[in-house]
Amino acid sequence: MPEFDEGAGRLSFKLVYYGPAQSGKTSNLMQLHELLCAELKGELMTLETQSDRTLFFDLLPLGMRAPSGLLVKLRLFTVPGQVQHDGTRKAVLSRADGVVFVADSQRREASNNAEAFQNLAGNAARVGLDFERLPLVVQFNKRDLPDIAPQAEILARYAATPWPVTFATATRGEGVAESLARLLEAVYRRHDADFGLGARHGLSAEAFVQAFVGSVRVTM
Ligand SMILES: Nc1nc2c(ncn2[C@@H]2O[C@H](COP(=O)(O)OP(=O)(O)O)[C@@H](O)[C@H]2O)c(=O)[nH]1
Ligand SMILES: [Mg+2]
Repeated sequence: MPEFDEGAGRLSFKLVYYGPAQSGKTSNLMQLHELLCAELKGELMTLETQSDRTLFFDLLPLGMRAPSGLLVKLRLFTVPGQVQHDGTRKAVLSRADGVVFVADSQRREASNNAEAFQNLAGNAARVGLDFERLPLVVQFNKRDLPDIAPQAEILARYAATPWPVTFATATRGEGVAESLARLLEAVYRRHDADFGLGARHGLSAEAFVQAFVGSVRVTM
């Protein structure tokens, strides 16, 4: 559930970029930080521990105001993909309101993607998230590289699942805003009724998504 501070009139959604090591999670956040309009965004922060240089997450706070005055915030995180950092992944995934699963499109990464997806489903259950209802978008990144699975093959594979699939080249900023937009659509659907986003706050799904990614030319 999102954090709702009734007194301050603030609703905050936690969105997590999850996936195998090196799939492009941090690149997604760095590009969003570049692309999104300045008044929405805060600092892109990277936390590292002394024990391991690769152990970090990124936090990108974004905010907008609904017609009712409600302040809607997003906090975007990435998790470390390395197998040994499962504790950090669980901590970051805890209380997530939505996930972009960043897969690496290269054929040789297929088993790493599958393992990371299993890890996501398992950790979601471990931190008490209802995986069936969790807003989730599957992004296939690194479309610029050779020997990638073709779009048609990937779409066929995911056709029977409830999850939208997007394609990205995060290092060029392509597909990055679109992936966030698809996730925001799912997040809105999941919480519209609970928080009266449309009925009480005058915030349509389109306005919600556009407030965050409207400044970006969506490329695929
Ligand atoms: N060719 C290519 N490289 C990418 C792409 N996205 C990320 N990378 C590279 O893959 C490596 C890992 O990216 P990073 O964002 O740190 O992955 P993370 O471990 O998931 O956070 C870096 O060298 C990136 O420059 C992409 O779309 N295309
Ligand atoms: Mg990273």
